[in-house]
Amino acid sequence: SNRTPLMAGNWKMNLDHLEANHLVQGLAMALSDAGHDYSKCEVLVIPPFTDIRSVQTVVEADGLDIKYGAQDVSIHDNGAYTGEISTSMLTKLGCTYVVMGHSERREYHNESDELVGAKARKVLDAGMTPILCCGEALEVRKAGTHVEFVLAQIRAALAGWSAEDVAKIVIAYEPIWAIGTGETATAADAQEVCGAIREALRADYGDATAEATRILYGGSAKPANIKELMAEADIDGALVGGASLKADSFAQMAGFY
Ligand code: G2H
Repeated sequence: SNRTPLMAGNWKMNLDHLEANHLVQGLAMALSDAGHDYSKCEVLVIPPFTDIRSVQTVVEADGLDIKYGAQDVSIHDNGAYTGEISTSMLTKLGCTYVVMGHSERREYHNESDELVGAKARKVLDAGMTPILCCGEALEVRKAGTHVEFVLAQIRAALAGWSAEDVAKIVIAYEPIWAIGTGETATAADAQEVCGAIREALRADYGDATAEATRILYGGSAKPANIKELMAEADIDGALVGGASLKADSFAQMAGFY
C-alpha cells in the first residue's frame, strides 16, 4: 500500500520529564545504530503532558525525525477549564498527533463516542492528526459481536465527517482484553477487525479514503509479535504501551520492515 507505517509509543502515565529526556535520547540512538529509515516507518512518542516540552527540547536540539504528540486534549479553546490542555498549547510545542478515545479514558473518564469524535474534530482543525481508538471488551468478543461493536464506535465518532477528513486520521484498534495483559490478539484476530474497519471506510467514504486511512493495532504489541502483525494487509502500525518504555524494544519494533 501507499500508507507509511506508524509505530506509536503510548507512554500512558509513566516517566517524569527527566526520564522522558533520557528515553528520547536513547530511542534516537537505538534508531540511528540500527540505521532506521524513517520513510519506511514513522516513529511517534506520546508522553504525558508534563513531558512534552522536554521531548521537544531533545528533538529540536538534535534535529531528530522522531514525532511526538499527546494522549488527550480538550474540546474547548483556551479559557476557564481547570485541568485541561488545549490544542493550541500542543501545536505550540510541536505536537503533531493526539490520541483520543483510548479505552482507559472511556472507562475511567466516561468518554463517549460523541466526545471522542469532537476531540478528533478539534485536533484535525488544529492541524494535528487524530489517533482515534476503538476496541471491544472481553464479553463482547465472547459474544462474537466485536466487529459490529467496533464499527459502531467509529461510525458514531465520525458521524457527518467528509471523506477527505477521514482520510487524514489514524484509527487504532485495541481489543481491551489484550491491553497490558500480555495477551496479544493473534495477527489473524487483529486483521479480521482492521480489515473490517477498512471495508466499512470503503462503504462509507469510498476507495480513496479506505486506502489512505492508517489503521493501527494496539494491545501487548512487542518485538516478538510485531513482524507477524505488520505482515497483515490492513495493519499499518501499532499503538504500543509497555514495550514503548524501553528504547531498544521500541526501536526494534520500528525496524520491523
Ligand atoms: C494498549 C497499548 C497502548 P500495551 O493500551 O495503547 O498498551 O501495549 O501496554 O498493551
